[in-house]
Amino acid sequence: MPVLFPLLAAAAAANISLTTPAPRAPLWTTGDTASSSTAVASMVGDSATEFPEARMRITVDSARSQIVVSTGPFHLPAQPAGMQGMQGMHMHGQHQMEGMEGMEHHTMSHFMRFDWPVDGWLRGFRVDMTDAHGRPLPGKLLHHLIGVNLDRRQLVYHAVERLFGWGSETDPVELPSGLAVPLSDGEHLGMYAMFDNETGKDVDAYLRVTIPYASTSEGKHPRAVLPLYIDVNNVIGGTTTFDVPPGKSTHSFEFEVPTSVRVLAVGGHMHDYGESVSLEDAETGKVLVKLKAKRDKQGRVDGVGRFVFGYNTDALHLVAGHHYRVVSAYDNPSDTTVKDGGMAHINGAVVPDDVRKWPTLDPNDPLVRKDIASLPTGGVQTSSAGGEVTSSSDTASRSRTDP
Ligand SMILES: [Cu+2]
Repeated sequence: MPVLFPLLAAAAAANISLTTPAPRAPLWTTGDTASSSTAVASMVGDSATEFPEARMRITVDSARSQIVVSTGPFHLPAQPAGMQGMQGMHMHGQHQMEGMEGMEHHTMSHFMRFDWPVDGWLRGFRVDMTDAHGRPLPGKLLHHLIGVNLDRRQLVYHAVERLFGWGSETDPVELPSGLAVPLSDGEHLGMYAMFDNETGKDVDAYLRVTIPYASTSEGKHPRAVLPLYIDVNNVIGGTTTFDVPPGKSTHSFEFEVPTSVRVLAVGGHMHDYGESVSLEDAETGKVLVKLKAKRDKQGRVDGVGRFVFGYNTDALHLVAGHHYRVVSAYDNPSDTTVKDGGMAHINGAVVPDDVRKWPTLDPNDPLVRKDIASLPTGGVQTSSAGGEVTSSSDTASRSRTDP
């Protein structure tokens, strides 16, 4: 199932693979340190977890300018026969498992909190999954992994930022040089994963997320790029799916941006029977970009197009206060309605005209609270918050534990 998340579109133009060391057996630390909290980070409470043994380790490799977040083990029982391939109703970063569990055999991780450990900005990410011996596991086991920034609001929605996303078909992402996502040391991040074990065997999986960063310790800053997410039906804290009736149908959502931005690149996501998802100027009716679904004769969707506007003056200017619209078109050739079968959103990367005017995250905003409450298993496994941070490089060796 194709999944496209923030920043992937921008990276499409910069098809650079990251290099990481060969997989090795993880050494788990039992970090039991409560991290310092902002108002929002502290809203995510303690909760039971499906993976009580899972530990998190964060390594800062300053020689390679990368952070490695290692977690596991995640014990993934084999899906019962007959349930395999039932991926029609999968979940994404923006919506909730409410009422869906039991209908499918995805396994959700808990929400894994960690603090950004360096003076540096995020330049990309890649995800690897291994077994206990460090041997690579099939990418399909990981349906998706979503990175969240609990300290920043999304541009369009009163919801916390989805910083990065990884689907089973995602290639390593690296932003074009000179661009990076602003983060500061200690910023409250987290991630959660959904697994899909169709291997027929129980699997113990370990995740390793490698995040290259651009150091800002010398005061030099790349250009700030931030994620864009616009959905035709985003009910914050709820679902983004909708029913797909026979024949043609459309959904749309009108919005404005609270501060002007330039859109560098966009990608789309749709489900089966999707035709296109577009961004329009709601005041003039002009279609700004139309992303077509790649569909077969039966209407099955295998990905949605991407579009790169450009990285400079050719980037698409979205002006604060102006009205825009995201529109989806579906065409269902069957004679039955697909309940909750539809989804349509656009992800992208934007450069704000003035990053200081990015909307602030209001922890008392009811929508923000709903969004936080909808993170998997309703909260955060605090035992891994902060985790243990080790720093390593070829030239220096130091180690520290977050307060
Ligand atoms: Cu979807």
